[in-house]
Amino acid sequence: MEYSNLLYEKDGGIGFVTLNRPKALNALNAALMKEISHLMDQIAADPTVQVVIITGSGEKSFVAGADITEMQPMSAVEGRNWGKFGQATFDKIEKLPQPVIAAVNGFALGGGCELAMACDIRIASEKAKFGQPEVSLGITPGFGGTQRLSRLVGKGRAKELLFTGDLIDAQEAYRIGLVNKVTAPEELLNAAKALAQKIMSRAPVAVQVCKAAVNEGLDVDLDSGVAYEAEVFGLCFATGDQKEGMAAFVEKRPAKFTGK
Ligand code: CO8
Repeated sequence: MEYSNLLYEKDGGIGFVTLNRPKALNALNAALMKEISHLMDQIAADPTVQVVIITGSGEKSFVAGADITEMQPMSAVEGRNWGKFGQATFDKIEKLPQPVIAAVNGFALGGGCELAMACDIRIASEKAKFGQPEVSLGITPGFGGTQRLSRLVGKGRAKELLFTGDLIDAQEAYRIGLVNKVTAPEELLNAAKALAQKIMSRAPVAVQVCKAAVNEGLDVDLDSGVAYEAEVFGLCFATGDQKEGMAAFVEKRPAKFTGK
């Protein structure tokens, strides 16, 4: 598939995705969402990609939300279908085997904040602004925002942001646990790449299994979650990387992981 609304390049083991509709502050229209959905399938099947970084083009915006001009004429049924498609697309991001880092360079509003929350880790530029302003448009978040925001920052803070539609800056997003780290704007991509490199230096299967275990565990009770963890922990002992990682420790040398 030819991508017209996003840029994708592979740099070492990093799959680098730039959402690219700068004239609309990278708002998510149907064409861009279809491209994201297609690209996530491609990345999921690509063993040469170890970590994914998602950012927005331009200096102003990560993603300023779903495209309001496209949603304006929608019927209730079309709105529901659009919401379901968005949810399924962001699920693909959350469930990618590889870790995904959102490098939030500017506005992350509505669907943009929801996209960032579907990523595993969020790094924000000092200029970033976050919010779920949907109630100002007469709608609710529809791409998972009511669910992921409360899981990330807690029920009370999520409800305040959802009921008021207020925007918060990067420092406040950091304070409430919505983002992992805040950097100077010019350092954002370097910080995301440095984190990606560090993750890539660890045992790839173990990293992917950690991601799956956290995701699976948050949807079930603690007993089921730790039972899942015991299974995947055991499976790690069938990998060459477990042999290598522990041998390297005993032999006091750096490990050379192969992802096998
Ligand atoms: N959709 C479409 N176009 C947009 C969007 C958007 N979300 N955001 C910005 N744009 C466009 C503007 O219309 C403008 O276009 P033009 O130059 O042709 O007039 C261009 O981008 C630049 O924007 P501004 O001139 O407004 O730039 P400012 O710096 O003055 O303001 C803001 C920046 C504050 C980000 C402002 O653009 C804004 O408030 N944008 C809308 C933010 C918003 O409300 N986002 C939430 C949208 S709803 C949503 O995401 C729901 C997701 C789930 C849907 C599920 C449905 C079932």
